[in-house]
Amino acid sequence: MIRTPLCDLCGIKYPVFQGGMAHVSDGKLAAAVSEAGGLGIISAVNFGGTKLREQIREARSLTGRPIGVNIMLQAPSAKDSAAVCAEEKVEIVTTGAGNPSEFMPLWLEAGCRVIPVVASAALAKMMERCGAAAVVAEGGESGGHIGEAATMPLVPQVADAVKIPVIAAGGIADGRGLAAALMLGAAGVQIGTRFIAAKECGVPQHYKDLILKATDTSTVVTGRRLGHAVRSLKTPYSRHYAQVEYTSISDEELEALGVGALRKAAIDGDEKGGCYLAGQSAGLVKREETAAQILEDVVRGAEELLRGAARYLTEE
Ligand code: TUI
Repeated sequence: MIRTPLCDLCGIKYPVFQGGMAHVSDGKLAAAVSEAGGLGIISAVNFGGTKLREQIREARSLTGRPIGVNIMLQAPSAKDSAAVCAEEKVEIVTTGAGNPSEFMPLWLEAGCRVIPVVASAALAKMMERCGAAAVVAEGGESGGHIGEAATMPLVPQVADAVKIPVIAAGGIADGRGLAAALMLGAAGVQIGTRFIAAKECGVPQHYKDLILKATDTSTVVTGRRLGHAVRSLKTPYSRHYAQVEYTSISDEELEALGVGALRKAAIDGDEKGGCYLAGQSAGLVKREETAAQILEDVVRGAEELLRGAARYLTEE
């Protein structure tokens, strides 16, 4: 059995978070992951205040275990979502794509544990000073909005910079990833992409099929020109974006290309117009499984590797 300080901090059996993925992570998926022993996280991006409250309550009707909510700080609904998390006393609040300092007092007063996603050691340190319970160090192998550093160098540098637990994210999908993350100094992992293919995940089948068909070279990063790098699967949409990104196209036209593209993928299953966010670990995802099967596979896989790790050591 793998147990780390993250398990006690969050009241979970396994040190595995399910990433709060925009338009993907709803109350049903989060509840399934939490019920199976990980931490299920609802993405607030998709929901305004009222709908987010409904999703939290739906998750709570399905599991008595702790759940999390992720606030995408650049979303227009961030302030409303922040208030709902405090009112509903969500056990764990994670944040992404920014600095959540302004909301920290509100969440801490409500008794929420705050676990910001960071892409640098500097922000991790600042978050620790503001009262964060832990940080997710997310490398650029992740799907969606990403920073510059890769997981392998980022995680140990964040672990050196703070005393609070560090959760590794980006490129992790199986027991090998969890075992490696623990060796890098992490107390757990956050997995996104593999949970898109979870049976309890309600995205259109086309999204799951794209993940299941993916290989190690199936993702591409677009959006750097406008300052918001996003990793997604190579599809007609992302190929077109990549083709025009560094041409004479105006910033406004480029910005317009992105509008609604995440929704088109994760809600409508639009094969041509959708932007299908996924990390580089998509190539590791081989089948649609329940959240419980995914967690068991990740945790048992890591246990086996860690038990056998002494074979790399010899007496002098
Ligand atoms: O937030 C994410 N991933 C996301 S958010 C998202 S929704 C979206 N909607 C429209 C366009 C684009 C995306 C899809 N995927 N991950 C967490 C994350 N946070 N990754 C990187 C960061 C980050 C980067 C810089 C956090 C803080 C930061 O610096 C903040 C500062 O002000 O210093």
